[in-house]
Amino acid sequence: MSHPLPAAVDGVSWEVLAARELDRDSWGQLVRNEIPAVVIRDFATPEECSRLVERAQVIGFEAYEQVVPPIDRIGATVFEHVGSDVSSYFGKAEHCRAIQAEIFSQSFSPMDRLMSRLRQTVGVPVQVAADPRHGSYCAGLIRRIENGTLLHIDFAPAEQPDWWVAQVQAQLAWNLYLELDPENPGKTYVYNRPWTPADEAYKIPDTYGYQPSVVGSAAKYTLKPTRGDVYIFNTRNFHEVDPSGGRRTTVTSQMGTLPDGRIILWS
Ligand SMILES: O=C(O)CCC(=O)C(=O)O
Ligand SMILES: [Fe+2]
Repeated sequence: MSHPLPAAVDGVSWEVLAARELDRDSWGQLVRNEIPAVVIRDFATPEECSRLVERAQVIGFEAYEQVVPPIDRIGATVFEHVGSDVSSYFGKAEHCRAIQAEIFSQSFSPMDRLMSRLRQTVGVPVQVAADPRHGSYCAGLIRRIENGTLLHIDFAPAEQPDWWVAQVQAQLAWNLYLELDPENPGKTYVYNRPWTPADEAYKIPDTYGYQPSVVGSAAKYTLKPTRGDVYIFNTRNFHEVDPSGGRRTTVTSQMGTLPDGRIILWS
């Protein structure tokens, strides 16, 4: 089963290289790639952020498989199961949900808070993605990106075409920044350059990254993360993260819009 590739929204220029506060209007603009990002300020208090990090540390992080520079996480990702059996991901998803429930019950649940915020604001059903055959996806990672990333995309129709989530029309990611180095928080750059199949020519072999020249002269939005705030951006656009000066911990997941308007989340 493979889904038709949604048409890229290109030719739209970002008039302002800044994030808009989340509301129904800005959500629509983000999905249509008319703005670079949406922000939810003061999503979590400093105490909530610290408590979640503390509980996560007790459980312990593990490194992403085969990723250079290294990224640590708690949770399961479709990204690490591409090319392997889909069912091996779903085998891990249950364990991942249990660990997450433990951490969130001892701190707070950014997943529940985000999902209810989206329901209220956008006015559509918001659900954790579930495959009719394999069951629920795991949604919500606790992640440390401290050495930066390669220039990349996160887009299931391109990367996981045989998975249930590949039917999304737009794909976005949210990140709640829990812990940052105040001097050097590790900026994220998002280019107004949605992936198209021809871009595979720029893929760097045996990595998840693309050659920097793929973005050409596309407009570049600089996301300077701020603690306690959620940023959401369209991950079909090429993007990359700078190395940070110290700890850089987030809670994050993928989000997608389905043709019927629903929003689904997964990791
Ligand atoms: O940590 C970040 O700021 C963004 C990481 C990223 O590549 C993503 O969420 O897709
Ligand atoms: Fe990404």
